[in-house]
Amino acid sequence: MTEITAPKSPVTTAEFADGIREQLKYGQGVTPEQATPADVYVASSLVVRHYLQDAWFKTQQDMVNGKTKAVGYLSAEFLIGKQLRNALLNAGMLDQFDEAVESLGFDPQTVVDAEYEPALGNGGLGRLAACYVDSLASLGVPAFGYGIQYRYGIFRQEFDSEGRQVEKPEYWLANEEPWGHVDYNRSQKVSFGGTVVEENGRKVWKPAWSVRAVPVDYMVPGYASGRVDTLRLWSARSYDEFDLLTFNKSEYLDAVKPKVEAENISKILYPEDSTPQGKRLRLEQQYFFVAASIQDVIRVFYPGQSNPDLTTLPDKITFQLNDTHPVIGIPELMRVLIDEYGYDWATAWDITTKTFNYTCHTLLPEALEVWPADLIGELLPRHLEIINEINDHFLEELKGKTRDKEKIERMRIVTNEENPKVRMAYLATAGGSHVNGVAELHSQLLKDVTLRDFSDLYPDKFTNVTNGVTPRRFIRLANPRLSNLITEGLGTDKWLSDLEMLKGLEPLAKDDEFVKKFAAVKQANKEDFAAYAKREYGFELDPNTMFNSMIKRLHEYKRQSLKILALIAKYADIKSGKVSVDDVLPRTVIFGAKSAPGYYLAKMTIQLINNVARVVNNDPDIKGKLHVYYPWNYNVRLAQHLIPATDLDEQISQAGKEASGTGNMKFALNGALTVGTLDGANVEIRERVGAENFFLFGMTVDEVDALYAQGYHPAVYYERDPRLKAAIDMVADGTFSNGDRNTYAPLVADWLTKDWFMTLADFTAYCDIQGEIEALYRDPLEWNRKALLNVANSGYFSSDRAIQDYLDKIWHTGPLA
Ligand code: F58
Repeated sequence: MTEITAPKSPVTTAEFADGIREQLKYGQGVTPEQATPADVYVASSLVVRHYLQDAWFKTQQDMVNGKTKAVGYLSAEFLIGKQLRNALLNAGMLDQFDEAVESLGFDPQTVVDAEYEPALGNGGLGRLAACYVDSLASLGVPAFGYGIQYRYGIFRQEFDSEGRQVEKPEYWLANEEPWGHVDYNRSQKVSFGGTVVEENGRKVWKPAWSVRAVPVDYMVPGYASGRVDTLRLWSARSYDEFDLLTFNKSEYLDAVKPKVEAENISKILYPEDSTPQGKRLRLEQQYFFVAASIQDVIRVFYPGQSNPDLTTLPDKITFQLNDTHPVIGIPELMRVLIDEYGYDWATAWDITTKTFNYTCHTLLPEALEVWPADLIGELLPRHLEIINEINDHFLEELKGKTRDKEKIERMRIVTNEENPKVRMAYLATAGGSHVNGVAELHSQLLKDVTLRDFSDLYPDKFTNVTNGVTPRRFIRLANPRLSNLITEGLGTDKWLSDLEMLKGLEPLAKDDEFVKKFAAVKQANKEDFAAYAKREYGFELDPNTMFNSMIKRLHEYKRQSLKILALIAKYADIKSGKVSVDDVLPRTVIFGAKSAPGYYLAKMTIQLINNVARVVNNDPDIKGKLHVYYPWNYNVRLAQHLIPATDLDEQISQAGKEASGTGNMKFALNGALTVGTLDGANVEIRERVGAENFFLFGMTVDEVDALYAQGYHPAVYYERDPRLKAAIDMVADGTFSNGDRNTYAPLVADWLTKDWFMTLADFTAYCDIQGEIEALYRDPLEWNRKALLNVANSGYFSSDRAIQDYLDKIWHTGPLA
């Protein structure tokens, strides 16, 4: 007997249908006959919200009235993805929705597809924040996600006729958006600029301008927890629509300038991976959402109190800083406590350091934010004073801890130079209780390298929380067939809130019949994906080939170039007759990746992949054995379709560069095998699923370091491996640029002379392991057995476990009573 523990629907199908009719009539102003799928989507979403409303109120009330400390997850990005199905699942209304919509004459999938994806994040960091609020609510922990409601999400990616990336604005709010509740009555004022004066011995900030931060609230329904947390995204509005005096002089554009400037703050998500651009606006965004959130927390937890006892703040809430983007919150809380509530420095510092914690998501030095002090001074003069004072106190404290003067100098929060800079990661480390990395290896490298001096002097601050992903969206919703099979195998669906239960599938890997069922699920998913790719992109994928995916941001360190070079090498081998095409394992390679708009080499790599696809897919000599597809505009929706259909997943970053990766977890949980380096969370995935069920290759962190130290010369590898030489020569000789040798010359030159992430050095190992991969794939039963063992042993990578780790190690709180 299968035990079903999924949440019970608060509503019958008939009630759901009535609710939709009602919303259509009074909300949309249409009859069911006139309604479009988009109307039904909006109406259905409002019905779901309606039924979640009481649980939402109750969660908020219990949070404010109870004794359980809440979590404030401060993040510049929440890449939440489409909301409707997720809310239906978590609230237990999936079936009622399907039936109700059908009874009204609509196809549920078409209705769901009418939702526009909120793409409010760049990649892993933003998606992680979305998984974490899902898990917080599912565990019943009172929590706020605090961020920005960007009007434009990450750009929509298109490819031009040459295969180059073109960025288009992503105006996701163009149509009615039923999930966000705009709460004008709880807006906050956020100020900028101006000067600091002394009045009666106290510092007073006289800002030059202010914007109105309007909260837009999203429900975060927990799965089967009966709790609904809040994602509060701030939208910047102007206090004045226009300046009437200027308008009356017929200077219409000037009249709206202040409004445009104010609203620019939440206009667009930054798509940059590291290039310093639009720094000022970026800092404005950061301060904007953090300042509004801190005021909001005081409003929520000390309602109506003009003189609240803020020494209790650390008992009410713990703030998690998702990377350095919200770190300006540390001086902001100090300012609020000292300037607005009259606390002395020591008390304010005690409250602040107890309230904040910091998660670092990178190892790339260029991704650790550093702000020119000038810029901070211009936008936030009082904060700059406070930061300098924090720096002074901190240096004093260090003198009591070490005599190593150089070390103290290295640890300065504000650098000592002509144009001083503020190191936000250092400010976060000094100003919070805990610092964590996002995988074991990453946390170790943070301690040993990036923040070494800090970990020497404050060892107890440092900890690890390995990332996780939500099984609700990434297994249950993305892969219903596998979900059903898991439930059948385990005899219960409880695994959806206790993912380590997947371990119970392990014995079934010995059962050939079960493994065949598992294989059939994968095959059906591949067929689905082929149909989806045909519909959405016009691609013709053959589901009887191996589906081999690489989806993530396009970045040199992630090494999409390694993948494409290996593929070109295979193509070259076939063309030259070294390998008979009849012996080639049929493979479909699928890339999904956006590049930062200003990232020259990454964009050139995109162009190369598209042109390799064009040449290889159309070459009759290949007899359809190799196919390359690059669906444009990779997003959460595409991930949900592609991951369950993937046989082989690529996690091939240079060791020591990928902080964790979370795609790797989603793939393992959906029964793909991974080819990967010993980097980020790959290390832990491999440990758990077993070395024999993971295709490991390439240099380790130590080997990488040793090679750098010794002097790295990529051309040596080019000369050494004829496959690599053939591949690079083919790129250089114009095979993928209609004979033009200039098109990829900068890329080729970079490979041969710089190759910063050692693609060439790992090339041979990467090609060699393909033999092993292909041999196994020719034995479907064995391949699927290993894939099933990946599923069975990946339960650890649930975001529920990650959140439990944060609760135990960092936040020291738990579910509402
Ligand atoms: C990612 N960082 C890490 N940053 O690269 C990845 O290893 C990790 O798994 C993930 O965080 C979650 O911990 C990441 O996604 C960004 O997207 C930045 C956001 C701000 C602009 C620059 C990119």
